[in-house]
Amino acid sequence: MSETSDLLAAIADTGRDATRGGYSRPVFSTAERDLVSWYTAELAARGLEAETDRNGIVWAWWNPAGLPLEGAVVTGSHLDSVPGGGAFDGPLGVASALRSLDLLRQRGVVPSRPLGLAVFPEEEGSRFGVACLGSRLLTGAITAEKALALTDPEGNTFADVAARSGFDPRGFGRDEETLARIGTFVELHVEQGRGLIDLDAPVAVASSVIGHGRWRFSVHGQGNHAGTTLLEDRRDPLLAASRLVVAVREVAAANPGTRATVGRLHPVPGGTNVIASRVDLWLDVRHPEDVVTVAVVAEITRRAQEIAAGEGCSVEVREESFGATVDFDPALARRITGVLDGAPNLSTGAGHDAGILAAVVPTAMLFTRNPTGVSHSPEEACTDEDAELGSTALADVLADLLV
Ligand code: HGY
Ligand code: MN
Ligand code: MN
Repeated sequence: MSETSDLLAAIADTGRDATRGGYSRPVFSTAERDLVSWYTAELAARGLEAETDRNGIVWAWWNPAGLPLEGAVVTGSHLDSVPGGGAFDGPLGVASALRSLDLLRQRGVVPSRPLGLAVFPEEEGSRFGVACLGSRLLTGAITAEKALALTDPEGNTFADVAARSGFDPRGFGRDEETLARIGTFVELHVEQGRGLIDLDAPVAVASSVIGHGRWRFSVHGQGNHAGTTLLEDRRDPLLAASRLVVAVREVAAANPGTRATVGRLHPVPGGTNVIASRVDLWLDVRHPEDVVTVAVVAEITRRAQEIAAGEGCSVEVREESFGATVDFDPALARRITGVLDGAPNLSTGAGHDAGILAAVVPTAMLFTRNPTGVSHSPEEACTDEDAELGSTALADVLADLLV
């Protein structure tokens, strides 16, 4: 065990998903709130007081000189997960933030600026459909009006769920006062790919986050009886949706570098002996060049309309979120690469709160090696040794930025 992995061991049973495997810790769920309680207790054990802002972001400040809270160096990540996710996506960045504070104190670092620790809610967007919802609200990348109207799979609005969790729905939205506190943001995250395996290195500095978006396709047909409806009399939306999923892969393969995924498909009403009346499916498309993402989605939409018509169905398409490719602050990345003795630089296909904050403050990311290269799955991994090397690298970077 290492100090960083010791921290993670304390939450290893929180939000385990016996059905899917891995962890399911949706925002404002009992599991996710238990993680926030764990985080709050770890902060208190370090003499720091957690405060939750009006967007649901949990802050704490290490500010021994009692300096004004402005232009601070901030680090942190998220605690919510995808359904059946791994143990490290999010929590490794939070544990590394706590551990790096311990290391800074052990080294006797006297910060000339405050250090902030932050945990952002709904980074995965797995409950309300928009990724990085907390950081988007903080920066104004999404309006409060749009966020409050978002619904979870059970039809609960973000406004209602947030209110039941103690938040004033009128409080959500861009927060200038909090943004003024952030001078630099550095997020550590488990790598969600094979880059560091292939480079045989424990830590990398991020160069960019490729652009990505989510679109909801609703295919409408005729619900009917599975036994009394002859094939020639059917308008089966699940047949059309299935052909669409295959078309998604075909269009992506025709545009090199594209990552297009349908990971969620929901027939309505969903009975074994029922021809569906509607099928909702969600498309995730990513590409380093935003114009390609746009073109791929346009072609998939055209194919969807063609396929639906061929089955006597119709299709509605709605963009749920989109974020352009983000290049992190080059000067900051160079500075951090220097502090870490020439650590490799990697782009990532995964979205992060750092990718949102990069629009408003100088932002950087560190990646810690994942020996399986797998993420958004129980097979996501990080060795105790690498976890500690990541925290140590984060402490080195923060020490350089704080003094
Ligand atoms: O979807 C993503 O890339 C991130 O894990 N939210
Ligand atoms: Mn993440
Ligand atoms: Mn994730």
